[in-house]
Amino acid sequence: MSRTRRTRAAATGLALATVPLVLAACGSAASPPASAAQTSLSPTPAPLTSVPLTSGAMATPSGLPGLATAPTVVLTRFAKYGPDAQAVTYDPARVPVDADVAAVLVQTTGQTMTLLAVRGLAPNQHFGAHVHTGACGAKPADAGSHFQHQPDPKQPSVDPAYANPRNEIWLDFSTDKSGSAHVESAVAWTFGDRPHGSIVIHAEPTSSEPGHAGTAGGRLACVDI
Ligand SMILES: [Cu+2]
Repeated sequence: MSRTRRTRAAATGLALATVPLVLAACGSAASPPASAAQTSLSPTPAPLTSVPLTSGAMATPSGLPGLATAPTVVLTRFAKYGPDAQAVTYDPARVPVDADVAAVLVQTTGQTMTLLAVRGLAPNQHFGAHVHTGACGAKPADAGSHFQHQPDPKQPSVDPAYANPRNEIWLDFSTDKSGSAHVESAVAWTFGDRPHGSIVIHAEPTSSEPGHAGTAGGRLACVDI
């Protein structure tokens, strides 16, 4: 049985509301991730019930004003790298195997909202996190560099004029005493046709200092988006 689930939902509000609900629904460590995800993604009576929620398939964004593309919803658990792992941990001490992660990407006309929620990570710690260009791989470096709206001509980019949370998607978070956190980013652009493969979780908060901007220590984990 697959450990991962990826769904594109055609309901912006529902997608955004799903993240905390899903992690709340995963409260029992005994509940399998797939059933938890299915439960949480079931259409519920709400103002959005007229919008169909598709499961395991791409929903057409047409007819949904303002949506540039179908939202991406990822609900899964971290695992050691394998070809089927959608969320990979490279440091199980801080991002344990089987810790929960949810990510939601919503692109409207001219704006991208990204939500990241985690549970079961090391408690009371600070983490950096960003959208990277590549997909997760066996090695932490496989995810490539940060997605930049205006690409810095100098790579790797450590210039705060380019490496900042308006030109990149930064999702730094701090876990609470139970190892949970959620964070969101809103930027005034969309990805277009350019690759945006993953969210990488780093060992430290992201620097904004010239010469170090965008750096956040080692790569602890990666989530395919
Ligand atoms: Cu990063």
